[in-house]
Amino acid sequence: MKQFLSVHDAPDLPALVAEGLVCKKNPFARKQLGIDKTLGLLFFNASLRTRLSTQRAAQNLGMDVIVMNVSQDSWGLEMLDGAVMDGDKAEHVKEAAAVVGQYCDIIGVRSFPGLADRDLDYRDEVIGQFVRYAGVPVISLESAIRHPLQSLTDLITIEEYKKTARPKVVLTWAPHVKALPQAVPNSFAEWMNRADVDFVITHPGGYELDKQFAGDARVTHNQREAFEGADFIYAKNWSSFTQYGQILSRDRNWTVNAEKMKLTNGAKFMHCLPVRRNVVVMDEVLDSPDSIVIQEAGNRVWAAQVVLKRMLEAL
Ligand code: AN0
Ligand code: CP
Repeated sequence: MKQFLSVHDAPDLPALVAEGLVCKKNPFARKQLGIDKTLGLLFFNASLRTRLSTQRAAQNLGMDVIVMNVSQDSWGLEMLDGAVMDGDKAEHVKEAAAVVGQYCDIIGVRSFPGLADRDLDYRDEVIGQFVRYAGVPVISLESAIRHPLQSLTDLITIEEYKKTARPKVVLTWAPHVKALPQAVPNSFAEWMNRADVDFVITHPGGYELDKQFAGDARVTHNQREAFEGADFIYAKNWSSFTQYGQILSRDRNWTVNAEKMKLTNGAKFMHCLPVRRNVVVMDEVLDSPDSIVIQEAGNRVWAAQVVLKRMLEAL
C-alpha cells in the first residue's frame, strides 16, 4: 500500500478487514517489521482516538513515532501553489511536507475543512499537497472530506458483531450544536457501498451527501422506517452539503433514543466519537449493552495497524 486516503486504496476489503482482525488476535506478531522506521503524525486539528490509536498501532509494529500539532507548534503553512507569500503564512507546504518526508518513512495528516467554500474543501488540498510533496507514503487521519481509518474500523467492527451474513446498516443523521464536516458520513457511505451490507441512509431534507459518496445507497427522510429491522445504527451529525456548511436543523426528534432502538432487529449502536450525550444520542442508549462505541474506538488500533503493516511491507 502506497497511500491510504480513501476506500480506493483498499481494493480487497474483506481481506483487509480479516487482516485487521488477525492483528487484533496477535498484536505483536510483526514487532520486527517497523524497527528503524519512523511514523510522523501531523495534526492541524484536535484528536483523541486517531492520535493515540495510530501511535499504539505503530508501537505494536516496532516503529518510532513523532507527533506534531501543526497549527499550534509549527509555522503557518501556505497550501496554494504559486502564492505570493506576503501574508501571515511563513512556510509553503511544498517545503514543509518535503522536510517532514526527510525525517519520516510514513506520514499521517489530519486536517478539517473550513466549511465556508465547498469547492475549496472538496478539492481536499491539504492532504493532496502532502501526497504531492512529502515523497513518502501518506495516511489520511481525517481530511476535509474523508475519514478512511474510521470507516475501516467501522467495517472491522461490523464484521465482528454481525449476526447475519448481510446485515442492515443504517447511517442516521442526528442533531448537534456545531456545524460539523461531512467527512465521517462521506467515508462511511463510500465504504458501506462497497461492503457486503444492506446500507440505508436517513437524514432530514437538505442533508443529502455528495453523490460521489452516497452513490446508489437507499436514502429516506423517515428515520423510523430506516430503523426497522436494522442490525447496526450508525449515528453522526453533519452540516449540509447542498447549503454548504449550514446547520439546517437542530430537531431533537432525530436524537437516537431507546424507543427508536426498539424498532430495530436488536441493533448495535455505533458512533465514531466524540459524541454529545443527550443531543446526538440519549444516555439510555449509550449506556446500554447495545452500544459498542468503546469497542469500536478500540478497533481504531487494528485499522491503523493493518494499514501501517501493508505500507511497511511495501516500503
Ligand atoms: C469531527 C467530525 O465530525 O468530523 C471529528 C470526528 C471524528 N467531530 C467533531 O468535531 C465533534
Ligand atoms: N473518531 C475520531 O477520529 O476521533 P478523534 O477525533 O478523537 O481522533
